[in-house]
Amino acid sequence: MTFNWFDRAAQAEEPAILSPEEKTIPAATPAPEEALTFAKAAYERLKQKQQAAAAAKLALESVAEEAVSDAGDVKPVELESPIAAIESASELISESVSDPEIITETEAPEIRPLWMQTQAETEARLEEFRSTAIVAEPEPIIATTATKTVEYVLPPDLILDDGFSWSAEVLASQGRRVEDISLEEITWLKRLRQGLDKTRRNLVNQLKAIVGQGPLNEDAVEEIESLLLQADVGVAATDKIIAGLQAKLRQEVLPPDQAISFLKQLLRDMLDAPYTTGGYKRAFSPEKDKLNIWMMTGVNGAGKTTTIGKITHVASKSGYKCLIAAADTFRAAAVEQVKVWGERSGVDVISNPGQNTDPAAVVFDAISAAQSRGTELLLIDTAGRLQNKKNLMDELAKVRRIIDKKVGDDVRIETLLVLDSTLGQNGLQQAKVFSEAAQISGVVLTKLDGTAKGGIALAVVEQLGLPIRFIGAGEGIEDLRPFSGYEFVEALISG
Ligand SMILES: Nc1nc2c(ncn2[C@@H]2O[C@H](COP(=O)(O)OP(=O)(O)OP(=O)(O)O)[C@@H](O)[C@H]2O)c(=O)[nH]1
Ligand SMILES: [Mg+2]
Repeated sequence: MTFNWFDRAAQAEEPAILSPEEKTIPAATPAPEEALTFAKAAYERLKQKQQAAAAAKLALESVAEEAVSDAGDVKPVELESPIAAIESASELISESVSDPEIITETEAPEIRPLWMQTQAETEARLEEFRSTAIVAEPEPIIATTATKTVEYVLPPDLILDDGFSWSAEVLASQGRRVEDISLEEITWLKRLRQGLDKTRRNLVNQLKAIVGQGPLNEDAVEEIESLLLQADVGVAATDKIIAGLQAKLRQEVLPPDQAISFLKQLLRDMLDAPYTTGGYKRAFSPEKDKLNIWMMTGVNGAGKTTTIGKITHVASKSGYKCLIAAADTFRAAAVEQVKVWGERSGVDVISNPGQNTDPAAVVFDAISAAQSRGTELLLIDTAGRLQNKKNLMDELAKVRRIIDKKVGDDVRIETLLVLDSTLGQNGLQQAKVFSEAAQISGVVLTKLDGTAKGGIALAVVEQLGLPIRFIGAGEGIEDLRPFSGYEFVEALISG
C-alpha cells in the first residue's frame, strides 16, 4: 500500500465533535512515564522492522546473485527502489511475525545445499521472492519517467533520543498506536521541532512563568505581548490570543501546565479558523484518477521552485502521476533549476526552449501533455519578479485565464502562495498583494528551519485569512510536508 501524505494531513486534522464544555478542556496529554513507554515500544518496533528489512534485503540480494551465476539467462532482480524493497520486505517479515499461525501451519520446506539445487529450483525460489518481497504494483514514478534516475532518500539512523520521544508522543496524542508509527513521520516531526527550537525555548519557560499566576495583570499582558510579537505572531493575532487567555484566566485559576494547554487549544483553533469559519475545505489532496492543477505564486526567492520539487516528491511517493510546467520564463536560469528538481523527483518538466517565451503558452502545452498522459497532478512554476508588480499580477491572471479556458469544470485548480517565513511581517505585506490579485487556496510556509520564528503561521491565518497547506523546513527533497496545526502548535509550545 502506498502511504498518502496528503490524506494523512486531512485525517490528522479532522476535528473531533466536542461540546462547548469539552472544547475548553485541553487535549489529553499522556503522563511522562506513559509517553516514554510508548516511545520505547515504538522505537523497538521500528528497530525490529529495520533489522528484518536488512536481513530480507540481504537474502534477496544473495538469491539474485545466485540466480545470475546459476542460470545465465535469468536476469538479476531489479529493485524498484531501495526503500520499496526494504518496506515491502519488512512488511512481509512483520506480517509473518505477527501471525505465528502461518509459520506453524506451513510445513517447513526441505532445505538442500545450493550445489544440489537445480536451475528450476533456483528459478522457483527467485519467482517466490519476486512475488512476495517486491511491491506488485509498479511505482508511478517509474511509469512516468522511465528514463530518469529518481532520488531516494534512505531513512536516517534510528536513535531513541529526545526528539524521537517527543515525536512519538505527538503521534500518540493524535490516537496513533505503536504499530502505526513510521520512521518517516518521526523524522519529519523531529525536523519540524528542530526548526522551531529557538522560538520554543524562548516562549515556553517564560509563558509558563507568566500564565500560572491567575488573571493577567498589566505587566503580564505586556510580557506576553512582547514574547508573541518577537515570535512574529503579529499584532492582530497577539491581541486575539491575549484576549482569549485573559477571559479564561478570569474565569478560573489554572496551574501553569493547564494554562499552557489552554493556550495551545487557542492557537489550534486560530489555525483552524479558515476551515471552521472561513469557508476553506480542510482536505487538500489531489483527487486520484483526475487532473489537478496547482499553480505556485509568490515573490522571487520565496521558494516556489524548491517547493514544486518537494511537492512532486511527496506526491510521487504518495502514488500520484505528476508533471511540472516551467512557466517562469522571465529568469534565464529558472527553467534549468526546475528541470533539476524534476530529475531529482523523477518527474517530467514541460518547458519552451526559447528565451523570454510566453508563460501562458508553456502552461497551455503542459496541460495538453498532462491530459494525454493521464497526469494527476500538474504543478506550475511561475515567475517571482517581472519588470514591475503590475506586470507580474497581470501575467499570473493571464496564466489563470488560460488554465480556466483550457480545462473543464471537473479539473481542480489550486493556487498556492509561497511565503518565506524568515521575512516576518515584511513577507506578509507582499503576500497581501498576491492574495488580493489571485484566488489563493492556501499558503506554503518555507524556510522554517532557519531564522524564522514560527509565529508567522498565526499571523498569516489571522491577517490574510488563508489556511497553511504545507511547510518547508530545509532545502532537501524530504523537507516539506502537509501542514498539521496540531503538530505545529506542539512544536512551537510544548516543553
Ligand atoms: N533553508 C531553506 N531554504 C529554502 C527552503 N525553501 C527554499 N529554500 C531556498 O531558498 C532559495 C530560493 O528558492 P527558490 O525555490 O529558487 O525560490 P523561487 O520562489 O522559485 O524564486 P524565483 O524563481 O526567483 O522567483 C533557494 O536557495 C532554496 O534552496 C527551505 O524550506 N529552507
Ligand atoms: Mg523559481
